[in-house]
Parts: sequence; structure tokens; C-alpha cells
Amino acid sequence: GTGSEWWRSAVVYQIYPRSFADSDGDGIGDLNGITERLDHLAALGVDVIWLSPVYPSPQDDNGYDISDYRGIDPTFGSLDDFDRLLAGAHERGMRLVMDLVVNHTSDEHAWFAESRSSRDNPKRDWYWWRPAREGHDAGTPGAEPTNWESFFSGPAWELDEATGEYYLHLFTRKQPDLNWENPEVRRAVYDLMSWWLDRGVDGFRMDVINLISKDLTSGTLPDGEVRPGHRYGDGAPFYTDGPRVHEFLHEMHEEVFAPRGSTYLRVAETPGVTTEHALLYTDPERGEVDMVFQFEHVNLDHGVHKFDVQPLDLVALKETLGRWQEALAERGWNSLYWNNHDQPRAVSRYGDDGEFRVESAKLLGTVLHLHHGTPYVYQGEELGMANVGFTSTAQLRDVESLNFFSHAVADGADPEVVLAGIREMGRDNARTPMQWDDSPHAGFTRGTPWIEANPDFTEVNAAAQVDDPASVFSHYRKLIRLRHEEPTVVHGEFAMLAPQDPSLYAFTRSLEDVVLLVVANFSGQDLPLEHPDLEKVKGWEEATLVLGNYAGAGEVATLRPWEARVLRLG
Ligand code: TEU
Repeated sequence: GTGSEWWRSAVVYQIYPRSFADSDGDGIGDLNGITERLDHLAALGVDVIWLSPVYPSPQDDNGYDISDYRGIDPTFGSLDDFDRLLAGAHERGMRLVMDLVVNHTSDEHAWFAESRSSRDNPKRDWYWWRPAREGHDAGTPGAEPTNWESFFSGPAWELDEATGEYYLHLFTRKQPDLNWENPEVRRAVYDLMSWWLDRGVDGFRMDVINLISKDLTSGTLPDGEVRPGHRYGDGAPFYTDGPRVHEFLHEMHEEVFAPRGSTYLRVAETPGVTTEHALLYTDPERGEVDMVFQFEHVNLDHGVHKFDVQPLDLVALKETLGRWQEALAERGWNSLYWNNHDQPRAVSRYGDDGEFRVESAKLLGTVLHLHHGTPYVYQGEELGMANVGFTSTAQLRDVESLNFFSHAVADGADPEVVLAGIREMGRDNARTPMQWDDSPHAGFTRGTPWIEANPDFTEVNAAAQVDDPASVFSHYRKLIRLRHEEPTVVHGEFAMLAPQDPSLYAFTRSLEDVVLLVVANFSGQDLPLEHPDLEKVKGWEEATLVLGNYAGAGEVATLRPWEARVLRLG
């Protein structure tokens, strides 16, 4: 991709407000807590903050179930607190983008309350209401209008007794899907977006925005295939990158962004997206969004479902990320991420969170930040925070994990096996308190945290790292500075080397007469650097070390365990 928009050279930092910093001692993070910690982000050098949802919400899915789009949940503070946070970010030269969750609302949103009140309510058609399947009595098993499975276990339809019809919820039953076919719904969404832009926010991360157009080409919503390991059908083909999604996003662009003078960040979260659709979403000529979060690389270790954890194959990871680099090289733009609030901690998943935690955390940052695209840092990633190692369901809070556990065990699965999957893949791994220091609860709260801190906080915390030049934090700071200072990191052409090597992740970035060579050892053993692909990079053995994750220089032709180097030629 080419172009001079500010977000091309930016690094985004994601905050999960519930788990970041608690200023008032109620055990839940809040806006004032974030404001107090802005200097941490300024020290790291990030350009943008993305806030996970802080709107009023029953918190069934930690704020991804919104009951009022024009306010702040009292748990997190007030609109005044928000304005202070926004001003504090802007004063430090950082932008702030909001999470926009408009595939669905909370069932406690006023729109849904109206919609469910009667079959002829004017807002009835704002959601997906359907009668029971032909020949079935409403409420009996199998009477759901389609066989679709919810992302969070069980059917994607809930019977509403009041009117005897079902409503669609791709996520929990407290997250009914909005009907984007209805132009009034789209108008309402564009209006609330404009309201936040008027307030001064710098863009949006758009939750599951590629699921908003449901496929009605058969005249109705069809059944999906029931895949092995599943009780319900896969509706994804009928709502992923659906027939009108590009039209809707272009309309949003025209209605919300185009009339404004500024350049905003618009990042679309797009589970199941293909490179073909990603190119359509992010081609600047088309006026839709700026970049997407694709999911292929974070789905590689999923088996029949996400908690059926499979070993990660580095060759497959390189194939996936390399293909995405290539697909969006000329037009469009990549988002780059290992972590977010839905993924386990990268150092545990792709690195070694034991002996080589520090080295492998730095290696993962290096590899990701040297790709072509906009990198995202998830809170705590810059400290090398690791998975918790949950041993009991009592430690879990996430509705996805808890629902999955109860459905799987009810279906006869061994609870220990189910818990083992959740231990590795559960979203709560990302949601334990941010580790600020070695005081109780990692300095996150003076009260009782809503979820326990990872016990490793006495060792892994910000206070121990910020001023230590050898820390993961300092390494991330250098990676971010490198992006800001070296145009090759932002614009250079990407070329994968040694794609079939099972331990070496190597690539070049080239811009005019500068070549950056990145070599990374995804293993705990020494790795000789002798692949024929390296010989294509003339003079690489004499290249200057720009950034490495080991203190001493080491041997030119050997990478130490989890060693990563950025080398510069020219
Ligand atoms: O996630 C959408 C999504 O497809 C997955 O990441 C999902 O959270 C899960 O991992 C499926 O197994 C977005 C949000 O990021 C997530 O937190 C919300 O729960 C979800 O949408 C619903 O709003």
C-alpha cells in the first residue's frame, strides 16, 4: 500500500479499560485510571490509543453489549472523565479511537426494548425476528428459524415469549443482531458515529463489521452445514462478508467521514475475511475502511473449535502472514497483531513463557513490527505478560469460556480436557489486570480486582521494566521509534525468505537503496544461518545490526535461542 495518511506510520495501543487501571478502588478499571497512566503510553511512544467499549452496558460481554451509544458506563466514569482522557491523550500527541459495536446492541438497549414490545412496533424490523421453523412448536429443540450456532455456544436464536418469535444473536442472547437492511438502522449508526467524532475522537475500531450484511439471496436465512465436533450449523457463509457489506461501508464513508476535513483511523474487525474481500475493504479508491483485522494467523492452532488446541506450525504461520503481506502490497493495508482482548497471550502461544520469556517476547514484537502494515500492541504485551495457567473454572470470568465449558460438559466432554483447552485459548488470559508494579494485585487496584492478577506480577511488571534498557518494554519502545525514524519499516516492499524452514522466520523490507533483513529463531536451540535464500541478500553478513534482542553481538552466522535481529544494508 502507498499513501501518506498518518496511520500508515502509526502504532496503536489497545486498552481494555476493565483491566487497565482502577482509580476508585471498586476493582474495575476506569477512565480516570487510564488518564493517570497516559505517561506510560507516551514513554512507550505509541501514536494511537484504541479503547475497548466504555459505553453504558449490562456487561454481559464486558461492554460489547451496548445499551446506550451516547454515554459512558458509570463503572468506567462519566462523559467529563472521557473528555479529560481525550484531552490528555491529545496533549501528549496521541490520538484516541473508540470501539464501535454495531453488528448488535444489548438486549437492554431502548431500540431492542421497543422492537420486542410487539410485532407491529415501528422498530420491529430493526432486528432479525423470525417465527419458529415450519412444523415446529416455538421453544422446542430444533424449532429455531435456522440451525446456526452462536459464537458463544448454543443456538444463535432466542425465543422471545412476549411475541412468540425468535431473534437472531450471533453472540450471547443479550446481544441481538441489528438489521442493517433497514435504512433507519444505518442512519442511527451514522448519527452516533458523528456524535463521537464531533466530540473529538480520532476514529473507530469496528467490531465484527464484516458480519453486518446477512445473505438473503435465497429469500430467507438458510441452514448451515453441521461440521464435526458441532451440534449446530455453521451460519458463517451467510453472514461473513455478505452481499451488501461493501455498499454499507461505502455509505458509512460517504455519510460520516467524507464530509469531514480530517483523516481518521477506521479499522474493521473482520473474522473469516479473505484477502480478496480485505482488498475491497481497504482499497483507498473504494472509500470503505483503512485496514482490517484478519484472523487466519490466529486460527491456525484451532482444531474442530477454538478450544481444541493444535500445535502451531511455523511454516503455516509464515505462509499465512506472507500471503497477507503480498495480497495488500500494492493497494490496501494490513493491520498487524498477535494479541488483543480475545486472544491468549502471544508469548505463551507463539513463544516460550518459561526460560526464554523475555527473548521470545522481544522476538515476537520484532517480527510483527517489521512487517508491512500498522502494528497493534495490546496492554501488557509490551511487558511480555504471559498466560495465567488457570486451574479452575472459578478463576474464569469470560462468557465465552463459561458457556463453552457448560455446553461441552453437558454434552459429555471430560471437564479436565475442556478446562485444559480454556487454559490455553481462553480470553481471560488477556483480561487479567495490567501489571504495574509488585504491590498487591499488581498495582491495578486498591480494592478487590474483578479477576485475579497473574501471580507472575511480582516479576513481570511495568515498574521493573520502564527504566531497564534490557526490558521487553524498552525493546518495544525501540521498535516503535524505528518505525517512526526509518521509512523502510513503513513503506518498504516485503519479501519472505526460507518459507519452508521450520524454525527460521526471515524476510526483507526494501525501499530504494535500503534493505532491512529480519532473521528470527523460533526455537530454543542455536540456529545456523545458512539458508540459500539468505545468499540472495548480497552482503548480509556485513550488514549493520539495527536492533537485536540479545545483549552481546554473538556470531554472525548463528542465531541463539529465540534470537531476532534487524540488519540494515545500504
Ligand atoms: O470478537 C469477534 C470474534 O469473532 C472473536 O474474536 C470472538 O470474540 C471469539 O474469539 C470467538 O471465539 C468481537 C470482540 O472483539 C469480542 O470481544 C466480542 O465478544 C465479540 O466481537 C462480540 O461483540
